[in-house]
Amino acid sequence: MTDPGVLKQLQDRYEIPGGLRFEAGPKGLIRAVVATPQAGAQVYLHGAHVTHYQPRGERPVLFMSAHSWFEPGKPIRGGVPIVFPWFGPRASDPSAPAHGFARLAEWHMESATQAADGSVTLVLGLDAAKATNPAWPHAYELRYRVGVGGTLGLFLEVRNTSDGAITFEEALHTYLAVSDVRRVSIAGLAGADYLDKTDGMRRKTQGPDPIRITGETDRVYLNTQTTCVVDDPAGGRRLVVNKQGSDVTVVWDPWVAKAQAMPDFGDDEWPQMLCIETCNAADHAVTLPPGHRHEMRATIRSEPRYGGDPRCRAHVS
Ligand code: TA6
Repeated sequence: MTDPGVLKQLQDRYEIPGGLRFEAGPKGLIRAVVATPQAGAQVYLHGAHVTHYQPRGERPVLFMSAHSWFEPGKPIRGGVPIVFPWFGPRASDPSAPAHGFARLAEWHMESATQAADGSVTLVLGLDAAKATNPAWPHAYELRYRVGVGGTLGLFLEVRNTSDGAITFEEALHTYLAVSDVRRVSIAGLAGADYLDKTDGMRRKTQGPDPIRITGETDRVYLNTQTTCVVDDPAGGRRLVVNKQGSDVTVVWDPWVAKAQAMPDFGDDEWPQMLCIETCNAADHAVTLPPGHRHEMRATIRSEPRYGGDPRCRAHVS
């Protein structure tokens, strides 16, 4: 259940009339509801999880599973999970949570501001006093800036507050909403090497043509700093993921069998989503000296596509 005192404190301290309010979402998890002239968005304090971003006159840009958990200690399925401080399973400790502990923790609000154009920026924080794990016993501070306007700006800053160097992996694990993943193509990764998680982590090289999704796809593209463009002809739009401070991009769709194996994901949901994940992982984990900071950014936007199906353009409620 939501603590009404906590909700009132947030409302009193951070609400922006017509721009930002706080409310209890499913299972009482507190969420920030952002409304700007350019777009609407929702961000849960649980995992600092962006679950919704919808430009005015468009369909939602982020996919959310209708079967997602909204429970303390469990990840939300969809939107943009924050992966930190390890990606995937923790090799040294199989009991540790997949994709680290940041997405399972309750983050705190640090600030909320509105710019002259009406766009809103939230800053949320997390540190070792609030969340840690014996599988990664280090002092750190995370600061996550979420900018809601004509684009969705996600800026994850890691600060090393330990006495020694720390090494971590991180990802903004973005679930894009597509009309039919079997009809999309992905540009931006031509020529990049990748680890194929569906083929024993074999290292392969992406060909020159845009990527098509024809089955379970789980690829860790290495040493790539490029912008990815997902062309969604059935949706009449392109979804663009630009990034800075990231050397790895992961492309993932579970397809049929994996979808059926996930309890918090509908068997029939895999055609409506495609993950384009902004990461530093594997060969590109980040090592940070004491006192230093590192920032990774993802900027997500939707662009109309000439010749798209105009019926796909939603009327924002
Ligand atoms: O980023 C792709 C991936 O590592 C897949 O292998 C799959 O496990 C996906 O993340 C979802 O992971 P999750 O722990 O959120 O179920």
